[in-house]
Amino acid sequence: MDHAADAFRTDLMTITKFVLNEQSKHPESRGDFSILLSHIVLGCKFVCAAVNKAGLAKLIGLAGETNVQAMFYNFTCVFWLQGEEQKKLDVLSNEVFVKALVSSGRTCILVSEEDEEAIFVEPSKRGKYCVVFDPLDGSSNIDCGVSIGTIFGIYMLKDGGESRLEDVLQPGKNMLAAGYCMYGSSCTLVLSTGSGVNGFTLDPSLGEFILTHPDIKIPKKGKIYSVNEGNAKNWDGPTAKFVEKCKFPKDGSPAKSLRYIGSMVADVHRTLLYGGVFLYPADKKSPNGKLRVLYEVFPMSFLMEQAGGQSFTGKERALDLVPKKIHERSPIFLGSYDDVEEIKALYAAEEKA
Ligand code: FBP
Repeated sequence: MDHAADAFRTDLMTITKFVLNEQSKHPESRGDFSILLSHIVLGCKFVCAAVNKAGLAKLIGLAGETNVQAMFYNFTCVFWLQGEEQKKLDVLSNEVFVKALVSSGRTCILVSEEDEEAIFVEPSKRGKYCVVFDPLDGSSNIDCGVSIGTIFGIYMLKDGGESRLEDVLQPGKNMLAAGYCMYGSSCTLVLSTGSGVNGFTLDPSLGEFILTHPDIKIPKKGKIYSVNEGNAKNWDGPTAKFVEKCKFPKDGSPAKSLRYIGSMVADVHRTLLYGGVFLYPADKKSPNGKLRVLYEVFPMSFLMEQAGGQSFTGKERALDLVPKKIHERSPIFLGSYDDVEEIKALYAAEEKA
């Protein structure tokens, strides 16, 4: 029995094979979408390597200096070293994704959390897709090595003509695909192209994302609630009532557990797999909440609905929102269907009152 051959599992479903299989379901497709996704995957691999090394680079304490020693660690540091100062990870991640997306030759407009203005791709490299993304979400956790991530959403040009800002200011329900890549104990990329949600884990020895979480379905009701309770004193009535119910249920059901990492990617990833609800509500201090509609709320809401959950703004289904500005914020309640139904009922009661 040749164990080496056995070890070479040809039935492994890599994300490349997965995307090409999806593409084969659309005979009219020319492969543009697959090419775009492969560039996003490349960007995630790059950022994953940089995140993994960030701590070491900091260890050699060269923030702000041209860091020489790092060269001996691995290729990622080379990226920093071109005689340039060591770049902050979120700046570096943004450059990586902008370069990867433009070099795909499949994008026309890019909206990044890191760039004030939308990026209109020059005609010679332009394609038909608009990509909205947060290159490195969870900034408050970057320096302590807690899980952070990249979030992205993909739209098609509205009418195929000249690309205009309106092409990205579309409701979230018009998205073609969405996903996130979590840089944690393992690097996990979760993706939906509109027919379910699948999770892939990076095998560093192969440099390939392998399908490890096929057809993710969020539990209908969860035992966890996830919110920054530090804002509780500024919450509106329905939010305060919902969290109160989570902690002191009056129907004899057990109290929910509080879990809050402070990185949306990590909190949503856990919610998707374990169930429950993640919320960043509006409050007196931030009447529109904190999270951005285009590259945080929409992609996560798209994934949540594709996994059987739901996403609500306090007023409407999150994916029905029509943003007016590219960095617009919105309150968000997303997660298990029944848990979000409870929140919707509290807001409806408040409205009737
Ligand atoms: P950044 O885009 O600046 O990282 O902010 C987003 C975020 O870090 C989310 O990942 C997270 O859910 C939230 O802010 C945490 O906010 P807070 O520290 O107010 O609880």
